[in-house]
Amino acid sequence: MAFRWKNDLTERDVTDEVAYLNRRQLIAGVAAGVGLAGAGGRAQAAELEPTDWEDITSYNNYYEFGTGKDDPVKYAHMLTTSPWTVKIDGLVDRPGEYAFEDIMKQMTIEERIYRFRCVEAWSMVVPWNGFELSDLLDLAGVQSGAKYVAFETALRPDEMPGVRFPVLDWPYVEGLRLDEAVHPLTIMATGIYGKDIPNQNGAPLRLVVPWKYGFKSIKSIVRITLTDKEPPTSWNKANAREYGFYSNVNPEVDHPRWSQASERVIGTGLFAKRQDTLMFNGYADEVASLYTGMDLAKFY
Ligand SMILES: Nc1nc2c(c(=O)[nH]1)N[C@H]1C(S)=C(S)[C@@H](COP(=O)(O)O)O[C@H]1N2
Ligand SMILES: [Mo]
Repeated sequence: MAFRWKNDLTERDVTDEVAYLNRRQLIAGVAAGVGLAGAGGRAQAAELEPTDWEDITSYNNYYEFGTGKDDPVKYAHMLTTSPWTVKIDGLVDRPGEYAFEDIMKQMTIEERIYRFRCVEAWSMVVPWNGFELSDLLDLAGVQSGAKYVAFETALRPDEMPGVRFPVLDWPYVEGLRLDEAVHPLTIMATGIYGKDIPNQNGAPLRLVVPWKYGFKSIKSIVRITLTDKEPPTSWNKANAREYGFYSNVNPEVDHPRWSQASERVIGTGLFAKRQDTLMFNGYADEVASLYTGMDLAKFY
């Protein structure tokens, strides 16, 4: 639990009211050794603008509800999120259907203020609440032969108007290498700004991998499978040349149709501010070692 990362995002980056609401969780996070801001972190935090609740929850990608940025906020209320179960299967000691409430009883919820970078070259700063994916995997008991983790979103044609259109091969699926999945920065988010995570953001639980493009952060997860083979992923299946399995944020590896060197900051108005994209979205110190010796232009 002594994990620390270069935390340049703090409660200072969140509006006063919400910082107040979250203070207890923030304190719990410090007590658990999560390592919230030191003095250096505070200095850097001044450069970062927090993203408002309104922007985080109304400018979304959730294609099961339509491809428009405002389709999820309009239609995701149709999704029934309770009761909810997550099937955990494959190379685990205790496969089965895990009820969301039972998972929550066993997890420690903390706040993680992370940069969020979509492959479409826009970004936000999101104060997530959630737990480390590794803690959930421990519940199921990962077997030694497991090398990858596959994830699947709910597929409910009656509740998801967007799945009538073959934009993607439904259900939405994603995957991580096991070492990426158990990295302490990788969380399952269940809240934002101390409130339950809104449906449009992936209720009741969604993955967040802050050093990868947003599409890796799969929403409304119903199944997690431990496997020994690299699992298929939705955007790679749709266009392998444009979207790889790794999808690490990298300002030096452009998308075939646009530059990734900079990004538009959501919530900064009509003439949105642009900023330089950071290697591994600013988390290089924590995660670069996962990719030692790999050609990041080849394994994009
Ligand atoms: N099931 C599912 N998960 C998804 C998506 C989606 O369309 N369906 N979109 C992805 C993309 S492209 C991004 S950028 C993020 C957006 O998360 P947000 O709406 O919470 O900002 O969710 C990701 N997870
Ligand atoms: Mo995205």
